[in-house]
Amino acid sequence: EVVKAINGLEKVILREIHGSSVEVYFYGAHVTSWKNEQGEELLFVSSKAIFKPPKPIRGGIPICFPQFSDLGPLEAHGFARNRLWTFDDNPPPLPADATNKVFADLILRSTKEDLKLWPHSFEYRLRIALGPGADLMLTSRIRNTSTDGKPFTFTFAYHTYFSVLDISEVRVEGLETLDYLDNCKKRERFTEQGDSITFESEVDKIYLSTPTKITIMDHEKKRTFAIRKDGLPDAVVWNPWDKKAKMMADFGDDEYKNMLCVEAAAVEKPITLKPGEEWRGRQELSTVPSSSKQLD
Ligand code: TA6
Repeated sequence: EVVKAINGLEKVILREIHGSSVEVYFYGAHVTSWKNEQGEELLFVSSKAIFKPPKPIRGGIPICFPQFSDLGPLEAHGFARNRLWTFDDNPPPLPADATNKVFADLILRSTKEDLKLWPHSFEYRLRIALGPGADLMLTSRIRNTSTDGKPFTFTFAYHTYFSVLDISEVRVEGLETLDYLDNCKKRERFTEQGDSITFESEVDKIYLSTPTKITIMDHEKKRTFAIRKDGLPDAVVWNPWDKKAKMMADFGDDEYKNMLCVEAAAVEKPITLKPGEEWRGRQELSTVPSSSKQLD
């Protein structure tokens, strides 16, 4: 279902038969809502978010491509998140287990304007699939379509903003003992201690070569998120905390308490594609609700 949303921007709404749903803006192929089968919102979107190009939407799942952060000559986090995507009229074949999922396939192709900024032609296909249990799978397929014979290199992240009730009661598991680059300390490299990660101040870290599964425990909501990833070795963890929050015009002063970004990413080792080559990177999100016995 395609509906008109804010400022004339259009979004696609996917509804799964058990009651979960996902909303995706063509602007940025940006997921702005992910609701479970009880209708509860699982993603954070700022009440101050600006739904107006060229400003990216604050919250949900921005796509960082072809550059993560300011690690290159482009604007921070690249340009995919502030381009207008379209429906993909030639999507990849559906997998065998597709019958129990709802899908949307979007595509972004480099335009002449983009080629001035980043001189590499590409096709970026994003599949958004929602299955039973509100499992949300995002699959990116990026192809080098240049005819100049040249490879290109990019970094990438699904910059997911999870909704949490109280950041000081949140724990992240799966990143213990790993090396990370600390963005708050000029990207110096450190090693995480053995305990699960908790939050009491600004965090902006790029964990390197992480396991394929990371969990976020929101104790106040009695909810656990699981992130599973493929093709994305790194994981970024970000919370701006109070001072940085105040510096962002499109983010409420206290909203840092209600969000946490955990981002499946490829940052440390950029991905290189030769002409005709395709890269695939997948992030799967699921949640265990408070009623489940698995939380005990
Ligand atoms: O992923 C963490 C990060 O790169 C932070 O350094 C940070 O400021 C943030 O993303 C948000 O970036 P944005 O460009 O969306 O304001």
